Amino acid sequence: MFRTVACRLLTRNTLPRSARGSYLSCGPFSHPVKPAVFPLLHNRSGRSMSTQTSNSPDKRYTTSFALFEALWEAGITTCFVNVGSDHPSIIEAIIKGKRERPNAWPRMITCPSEVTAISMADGYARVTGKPQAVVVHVDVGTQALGQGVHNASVGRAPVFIFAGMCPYTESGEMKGSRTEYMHWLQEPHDQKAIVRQYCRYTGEVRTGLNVKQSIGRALQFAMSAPKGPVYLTAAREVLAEEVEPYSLNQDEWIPIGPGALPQNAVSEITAKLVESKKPLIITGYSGRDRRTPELLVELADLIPGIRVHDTGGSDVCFPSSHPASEGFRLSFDDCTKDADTILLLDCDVPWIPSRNPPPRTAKIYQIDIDPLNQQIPVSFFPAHGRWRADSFTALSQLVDHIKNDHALTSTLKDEKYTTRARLQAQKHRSRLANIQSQAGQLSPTDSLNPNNIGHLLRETLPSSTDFVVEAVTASQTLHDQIQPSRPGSWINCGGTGIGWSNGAAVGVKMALSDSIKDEGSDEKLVCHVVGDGSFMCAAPSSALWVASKYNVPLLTVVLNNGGWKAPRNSTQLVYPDGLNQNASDEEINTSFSPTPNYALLAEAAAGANLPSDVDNASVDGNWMKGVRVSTVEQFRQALHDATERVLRQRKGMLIEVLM
Ligand SMILES: Cc1ncc(C[n+]2csc(CCOP(=O)(O)OP(=O)(O)O)c2C)c(N)n1
Ligand SMILES: [Mg+2]
Repeated sequence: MFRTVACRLLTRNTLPRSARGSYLSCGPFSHPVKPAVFPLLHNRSGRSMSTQTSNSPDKRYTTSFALFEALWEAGITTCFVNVGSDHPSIIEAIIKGKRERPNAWPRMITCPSEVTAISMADGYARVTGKPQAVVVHVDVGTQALGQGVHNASVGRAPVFIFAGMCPYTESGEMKGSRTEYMHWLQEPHDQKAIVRQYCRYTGEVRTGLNVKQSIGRALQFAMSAPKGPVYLTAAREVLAEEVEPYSLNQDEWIPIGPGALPQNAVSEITAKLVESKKPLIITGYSGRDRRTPELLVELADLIPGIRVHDTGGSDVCFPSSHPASEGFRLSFDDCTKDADTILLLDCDVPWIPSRNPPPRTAKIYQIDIDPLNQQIPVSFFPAHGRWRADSFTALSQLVDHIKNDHALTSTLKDEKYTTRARLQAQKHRSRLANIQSQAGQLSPTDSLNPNNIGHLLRETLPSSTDFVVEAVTASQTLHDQIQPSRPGSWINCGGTGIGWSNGAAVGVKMALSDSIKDEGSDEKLVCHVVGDGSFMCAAPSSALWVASKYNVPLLTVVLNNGGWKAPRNSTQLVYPDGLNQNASDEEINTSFSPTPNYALLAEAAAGANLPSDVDNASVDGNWMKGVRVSTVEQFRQALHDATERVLRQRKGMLIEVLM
């Protein structure tokens, strides 16, 4: 029986679910699972032990092994791991899987810092829409996930997190019982509570007999809208438990399907958008589904002169090049002030009530996968109609309805729409001209600022470049200058824990490389643009080392503006006449002077030759190259070099920009 099931698993599981068509289950919903039967053992005091173990280590089918097998069966191809003393059977399972199923086992990525692990999984999910796994060590590893849990939750990135728990037996009663000093020190009262309020689901695996069901359930939550992190734990004894091999039919463990608008909502929203004088669509993260920008363009083209504004800047929701585009601002743009009908589409913060509220008479509709902003206790944005619906599905309905409604299509032929569209196109052209002028003359010796940096990034790097941006006070200017239009070509966190991009950019590149292998498309340059404060905040050396170890070539641009600028801006908004006005950066504790050397940090992190090795290797023999630039000409040259190095030679490069 054991061998039959194991053989079936081997043949069945040679591909993850994502890479296979659906496979046919030859059993019921889940196979009945039995604990494996083993002889009773005795400890030295003569007491009988319930510990059960196979004699041969390679025959052990433990909860841990079933856990990874379940992840693979569910289509998870990568585990970002940071292991510890809770993981002996996890480690045994990793070895067994690597040896026995090298092509049917999740790839294990060693992450020196947990924030790198979760940010990589977050970045990977931002490209694929699917979760990857993060494996961390008890309470301390869970805490070290840090802002990464907030980012995945607020940014709605599906991530599966597994953490071991301290053994619950002290004296060798079971396999996995306590064996080391720290086992008495790493047991918080409620380990799950550390991350519970950020997770869509938290749970504990209590037996190997249903570990796969537990994973299936957690993944359903991670993948159901609003997507996000899920967290599972299991104690060492449970992880070491041996059971008979079993499998689940993964096709029966799927997330909730997309929700659609009711027909009366479709009619009302389209009628209002068409009849109003100044309609505005405000979006935040609808471009997370890479199919929606095209549909939003179709909707904008159907209603000439409508405007589309992005307040999230986390994805390309609408092409910057389209005349209807009002660009991206973090919710304080004036375009809200004169709108008479507003459609909010997957948007957390449409405007700042104290700065740019819409007219009181504006009619407001909201379509969102999370219209209640469930994670946000204080959020009072008004709406006259609110629907929980998938934006791609809802947009398809709106577009189809307008196209097929004779009254609407004939109304839209009126001259006034053409005139409005012409005026909007003029406004768009002059906005772009103004942006162009902000970049300045770009003389070779000019110093660098967010405008000319953005301009040079757009002008010098290949148009197929994907940007992973965490540039804080420079983000909006960079967006203006880069003008992302291709879906997926601009990815920002969506959450607010700085340092996300260090790991996320590596995850993004890894996911793109994997999809190239699957689809045979061309290699793309990933350009990671990050503020110096954000870079320093989340284990930069860990992320850069992972990139070099696993050969994930990236261009990182660190914006060295001397530290944190954002906190000063926040202070000025509250105290425009405050002490901050004439305080130095040193006085407000935001200065990073003396400046770290980010270029050297990158080379060191990626294993640059130690001083004793210098005689044997040229600097460029290193996988990572770091350079520091301070003028337009230097930056332009560095970007050319980076394209050659990162894209063609597949090595890493970090450009530190002194601003
Ligand atoms: C984990 C975390 N710590 C602190 C903050 C508060 N914070 C927001 S932006 C910022 C400064 C970011 O510095 P940098 O990346 O250099 O961008 P700059 O302000 O210079 O544009 C800080 C400290 C945060 N959002 N997240
Ligand atoms: Mg800074």
